[in-house]
Amino acid sequence: MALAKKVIKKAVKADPVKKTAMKSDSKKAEAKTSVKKANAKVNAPATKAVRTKVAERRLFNVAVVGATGAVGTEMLRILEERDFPVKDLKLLASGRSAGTKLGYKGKKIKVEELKKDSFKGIDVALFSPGASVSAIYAPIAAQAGAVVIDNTSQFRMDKDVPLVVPEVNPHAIAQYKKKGIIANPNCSTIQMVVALKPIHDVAKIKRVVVSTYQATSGAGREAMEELAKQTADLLSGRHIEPSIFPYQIAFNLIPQIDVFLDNGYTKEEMKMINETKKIMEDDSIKVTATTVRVPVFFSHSESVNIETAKKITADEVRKILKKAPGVEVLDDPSNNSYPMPFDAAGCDETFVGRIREDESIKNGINMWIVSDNIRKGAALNAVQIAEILIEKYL
Ligand code: NAP
Ligand code: 2RA
Repeated sequence: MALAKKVIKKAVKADPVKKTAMKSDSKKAEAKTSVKKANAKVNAPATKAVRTKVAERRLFNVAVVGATGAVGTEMLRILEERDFPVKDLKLLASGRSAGTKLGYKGKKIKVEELKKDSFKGIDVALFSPGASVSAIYAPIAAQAGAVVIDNTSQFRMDKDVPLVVPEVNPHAIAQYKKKGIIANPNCSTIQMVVALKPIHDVAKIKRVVVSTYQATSGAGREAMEELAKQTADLLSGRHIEPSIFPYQIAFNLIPQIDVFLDNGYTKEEMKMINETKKIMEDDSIKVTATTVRVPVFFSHSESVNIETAKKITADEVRKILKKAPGVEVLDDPSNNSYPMPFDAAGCDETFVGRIREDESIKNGINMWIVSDNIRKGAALNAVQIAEILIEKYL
């Protein structure tokens, strides 16, 4: 019991370093090599160019809005890890955490309360404070001259706001000028399109059927804490009272993420459906989704079935995905090798495994896609967009 508590505590507090520490030693070494390898892929080509030119180019004033949250804190780590050319870094959150200090490159930076005048002199504002806050403050930041990269759902389907996954539609960033805002897609959509786009380019995807297994971190810091607390309480025979999730999440699954809509789908499911078409720039792709919350701390997993116009074999899919930016194929059934959320936590890449032909239809492929929702699903994707933005457009 004490051990279980310790593990849970560790997981909740996990940063990428601690997340890696949760893995066994051999896994740790494997993960490190894999991260290195995949980072090279994830970063190419735009980021490499950005890095080499940093010395010659100007630095940027960056604001992180929602800096104390699950996504915001990861954003700080990624800016630091990727050596984003930051001049001044402004950390913003609600009045609740104003005065809190967060670490960046060995310095402690004080979190300030988000206000209308917070964006004077800011070049790039990375937002993750929730949709209702972004709705008010993203236009204010853009009006003040910052380019906003928003992680919330607020602007994703706005026709004047590009919705960008750098491996899929980096060219869409050019559209940022219309509103000064670029939207970061939903985490479960990002990892799916990173794997689907290279297949679509070769075989044209007609239909996607996806079922997700989404980590609690997808619902924010307090949601992770709820899983940890419920697990510890239940193992200790104590009564639990769900608060963030509608039902007990420990030792359970909840087939509801976000609210239900009139068509019987949840909002999360409709995000996957609509955002996939917008990012892939193809309204003809039919998508249906079932999204499920699972008692996992980090990384979303997805069972994805696709039907293609052109026949494509499982081997061809593996070959395509092995070359795809941001993707790592982990698919060796003879060695029981496939992606799992525990291993993907703290990594940058989208892992794909269990690739096989769907024997129930003519042109079908099944696969299993796993990625760290806080990194590629949010913070990393946002910083990758910022890297392209400063290199090509600012
Ligand atoms: P979180 O852990 O709950 O963090 C929320 C952040 O927003 C905190 O920094 C909080 O500051 C700040 N905030 C809340 N109300 C505010 C206000 N009125 N003014 C200024 N700041 C405010 O949530 P999260 O997981 O980071 O997610 C944040 C957003 O990103 C959500 O819209 C979410 O849908 C989206 N997103 C999340 C993920 C994911 O995997 N988690 C992936 C993609 C997109 P305080 O500390 O002051 O409360
Ligand atoms: C979730 N996709 O997992 C959402 C986060 N934005 O709840």
